[in-house]
Amino acid sequence: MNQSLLYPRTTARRRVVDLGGLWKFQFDPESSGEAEGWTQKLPAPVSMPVPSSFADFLTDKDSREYTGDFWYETEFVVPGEWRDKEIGIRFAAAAHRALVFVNGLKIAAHEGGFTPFVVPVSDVITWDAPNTLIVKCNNELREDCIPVGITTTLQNGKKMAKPYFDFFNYAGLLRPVTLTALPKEHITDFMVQYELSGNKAMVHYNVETTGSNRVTVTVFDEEGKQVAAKSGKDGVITIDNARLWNVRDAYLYQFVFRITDGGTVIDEYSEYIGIRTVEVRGTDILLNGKSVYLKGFGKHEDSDTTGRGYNPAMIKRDFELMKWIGANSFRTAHYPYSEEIYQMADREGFLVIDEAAAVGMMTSTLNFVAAANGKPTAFFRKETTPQLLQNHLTAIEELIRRDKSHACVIAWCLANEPETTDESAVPYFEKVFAHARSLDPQQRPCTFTSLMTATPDKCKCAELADIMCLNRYYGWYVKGGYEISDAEVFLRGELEGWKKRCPGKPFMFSEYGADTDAELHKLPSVMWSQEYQEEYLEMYHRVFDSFDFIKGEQVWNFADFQTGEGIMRVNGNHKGIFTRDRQPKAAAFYLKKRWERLGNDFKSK
Ligand code: CKX
Repeated sequence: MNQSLLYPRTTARRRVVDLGGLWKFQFDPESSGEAEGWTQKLPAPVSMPVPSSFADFLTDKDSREYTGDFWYETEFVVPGEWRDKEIGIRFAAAAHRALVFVNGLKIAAHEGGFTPFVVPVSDVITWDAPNTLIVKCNNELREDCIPVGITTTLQNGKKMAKPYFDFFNYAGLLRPVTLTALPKEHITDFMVQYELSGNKAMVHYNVETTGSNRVTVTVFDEEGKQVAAKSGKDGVITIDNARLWNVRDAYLYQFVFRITDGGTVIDEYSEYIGIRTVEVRGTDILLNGKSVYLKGFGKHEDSDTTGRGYNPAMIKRDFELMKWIGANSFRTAHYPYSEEIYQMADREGFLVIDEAAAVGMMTSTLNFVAAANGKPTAFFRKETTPQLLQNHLTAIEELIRRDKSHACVIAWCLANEPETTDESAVPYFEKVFAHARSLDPQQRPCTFTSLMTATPDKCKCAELADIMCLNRYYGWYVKGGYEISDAEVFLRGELEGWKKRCPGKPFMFSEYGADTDAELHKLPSVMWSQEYQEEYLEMYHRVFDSFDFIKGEQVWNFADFQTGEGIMRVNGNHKGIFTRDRQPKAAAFYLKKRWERLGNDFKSK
């Protein structure tokens, strides 16, 4: 389904209607809905907010843990005056897969719960009258889809998701659903890449449209003054005295793309774009040619009640907390986030490592403990691997197609903690990295995060990464508590090993952290106390500061978040620096002191 993933915007020639609100909703545990005609009307629905996950609203465990098919229904009206336009319905995310029916006709299917898709409906709607939109979703986990897991059936016949990952399997219409009306001839995509020379910025651009009429691009600065204009579907726009986008010092130009026929504007689309370059040179990560040091977090899209659902209020609170603490970056663990988060990161000048939903690529149970102890499970030798690779490549395509023009995105993280200790991972990830590199016009660095057992003597894929991202837990999962002095020795020893294995490559810590009870204080410290979380962080920072090729530190996690049940999870993962309701633990004040002291150019020569 190769359609435009442009963010839905109302412009002079485009219309967007938000279909969010209370929809009808029904579980379909027997998967009999299609046979029973639910495609026309749900027989016994309840009301359900869209966008949102469904799991945390309900009061019974079968509903919270529900795994299988579930259905949504709503109505929409398309005004007759839009007959000259192309009508579509855009799902910003439907997890983990969806079948879409309009007026009883099956019109689209999509696999993957974290990237948008648009369903053309012009040929199936009734103008000026209610149309029925019905979506059949499914949240089962499989070893040939991402995020990876399995679905088991309990003795009582109920299905249960068994994630190979450490976050709750929230699902549903997680992000906005919008009705779009575009001109028949319209802009479907654009790309930009930059060349800097002195105070000039050359913006190489390309615009894709559905027709052959003339295309113009006009650029305005933040004061609304036109600074450049160009015609043609591709070309180079030169901006004199360009104000570059920088870390925590954002500047966004408005690019207005138009299709014109003589003096008539046929279509118009605009985007706010920051001009900057990103590259890796030696052990440096360069933004506009200057070395940057990443300070921040691995995050989740997670909040109480709405689960993984789009939550603009929480997005705003998270950015305010990240600014307060002195962070300048985050990773979209472990899946592409809502588009509005990247828009805010563009505006606030945050560096984003944009991650595909390729998590759980190691056979594991019980919050993945099995994988963390390094028992090889030859994950990439399974008969499901070819289909998994196909779904993985498609997900990367959609991720880069959606996010490629965001200034904030400085790297693509193509997988989280895959089992790279098995030779079979090499051909798999060679294809994954090659595919990603073929898709990004800005050729950003590509990476994956390395599981704690994938040490320099065991990992087979490190050379594929432009930046090596380490998820390490010495002092927590191994050598925790009073053994933290050993943990420091092991951490230093591993970094000495990486220095030999991958000389001249930048490394960063994409995860390091300790579960911490926000109520627990202990003197001296014990694990789970706030004092221990701080001790743990101080040890890591002592080590980071003694290796010049460590160019970033992203604590796991920004906030406590929900996971599946397990003896290692007390109502979720508590490695947050903030609680799930976004209040600081003691370590937040320690981090704030460190990060306000460390410049964004820390360790630049
Ligand atoms: N890494 C030993 C992936 C995250 C988990 C984190 C944890 C693991 C650590 C792997 O999604 O939450 O256990 O806290």
